[in-house]
Amino acid sequence: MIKESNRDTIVAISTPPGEGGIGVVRLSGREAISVADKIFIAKNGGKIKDQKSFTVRYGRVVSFHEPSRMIDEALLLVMRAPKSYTCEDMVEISVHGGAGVLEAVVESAVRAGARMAGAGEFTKRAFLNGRLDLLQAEAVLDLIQAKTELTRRSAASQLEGALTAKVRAVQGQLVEILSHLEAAIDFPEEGIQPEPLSAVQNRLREISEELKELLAASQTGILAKRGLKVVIAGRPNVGKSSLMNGLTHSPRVIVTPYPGTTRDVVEETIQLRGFPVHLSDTAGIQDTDHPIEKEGIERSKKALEQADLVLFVLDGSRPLSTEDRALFEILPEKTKRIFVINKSDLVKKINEVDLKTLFPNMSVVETSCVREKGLESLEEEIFRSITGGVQLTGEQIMISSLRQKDLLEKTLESVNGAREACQSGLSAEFCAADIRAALENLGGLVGDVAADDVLEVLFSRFCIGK
Ligand SMILES: Nc1nc2c(ncn2[C@@H]2O[C@H](COP(=O)(O)OP(=O)(O)OP(=O)(O)O)[C@@H](O)[C@H]2O)c(=O)[nH]1
Ligand SMILES: [Mg+2]
Repeated sequence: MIKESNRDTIVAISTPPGEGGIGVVRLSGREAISVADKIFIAKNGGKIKDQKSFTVRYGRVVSFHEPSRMIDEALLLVMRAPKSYTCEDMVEISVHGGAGVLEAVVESAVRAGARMAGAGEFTKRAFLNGRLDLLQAEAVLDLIQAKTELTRRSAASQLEGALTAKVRAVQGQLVEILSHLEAAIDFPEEGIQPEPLSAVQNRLREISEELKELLAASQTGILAKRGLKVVIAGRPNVGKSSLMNGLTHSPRVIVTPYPGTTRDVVEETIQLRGFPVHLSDTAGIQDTDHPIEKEGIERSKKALEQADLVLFVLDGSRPLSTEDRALFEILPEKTKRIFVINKSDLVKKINEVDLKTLFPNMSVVETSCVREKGLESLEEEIFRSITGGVQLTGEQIMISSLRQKDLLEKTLESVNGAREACQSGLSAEFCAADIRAALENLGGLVGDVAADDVLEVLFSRFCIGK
């Protein structure tokens, strides 16, 4: 049952705030067309209720209370249910794109009987009316928010249903296994031969592999969306700010020969093969009594706590010092790191063998910021640390939301539980219970079963007018 509040007529500005050549106001719901007839006067005198679906009329939007007062000239597009984004009657009114005009159109529509739409309400209706499932609805948001070609492609393929198809296939396989198990449990006297548990176990293993594969890409998908926090850290004067400028291809931060130049954390976002990388240049860390430098160092340490990856910069023209080592020790344990041995244009004094013995398994890249050398290798290494070396084309299914990841993890847990139940020879009931739990989570993922509060949280992340 769809609630009344999900069936009334809603209105919103669908274009972003600010000035633009055109702005669009959207209406959706049972009264969308009659509301439009009350506030729009077509040049040819025709009524919107007689207008064919997917046709456009030119005319004037007027004030509901004072129809002689024109708000703006407009083009009006009608899309009749069920062939519209929301599956309801929809009207889109294009006017000049300024806040004053657009707000006046909305106000007139509200006076004529529409209600202001909440965030994501148009898409919520598309979901409630069965035009999109929950994964596709989330893909709409991802598409709107996509900042790179990689995230756009991945969202578009999710909107087309690539992830849904995968989830549906797993659901289908689990339902089949469950129906076998249940028939054998419920009607033992009918002599239904249950599938041998070893066969069930094999099928569950395959499903578990598929789920694992989806989950493996989730870390990358989530990072592709939110971006990677990379902090450039190290002792004073090693060339951190020079590296920041090299990676951003701009004189973003001050570089001087004097240690202690950088005080504030300076942030800049770059694109690295489709990934937004949020770089932070930090103050060089050393013992100091200088109050300003001290404050800068505190800020560096805070930035380090939030890093996904640290570029630990060393001056290759100096031997590795005890201070360098001590600094390395304060890096948060789980944070990924890359050693950047800078100033490779000078005579090398740092002992790489020492470095590798002290810190095995660390990636090391040599750079010369003054000669702009080694930066590409560093980018390559950063990319490898994000993706684990997998080449991404955007065609792969990349889970991009924590909600999806969480439900897939729970599904995997239940599928593994079912496998264990089979393996340890427990009765079919135990295996069936786990499969039911897995199916419930998959249902939540696509939105077959979706609690009101889940929908509320999910759609509140949208903008108004979508
Ligand atoms: N020869 C050489 N000099 C470099 C290189 N990179 C940076 N420098 C020089 O090293 C000095 C310090 O560079 P910065 O980039 O300011 O160093 P920093 O690590 O940001 O220093 P603080 O902000 O003081 O912590 C400057 O004189 C740079 O020109 C390099 O690759 N080779
Ligand atoms: Mg600096």
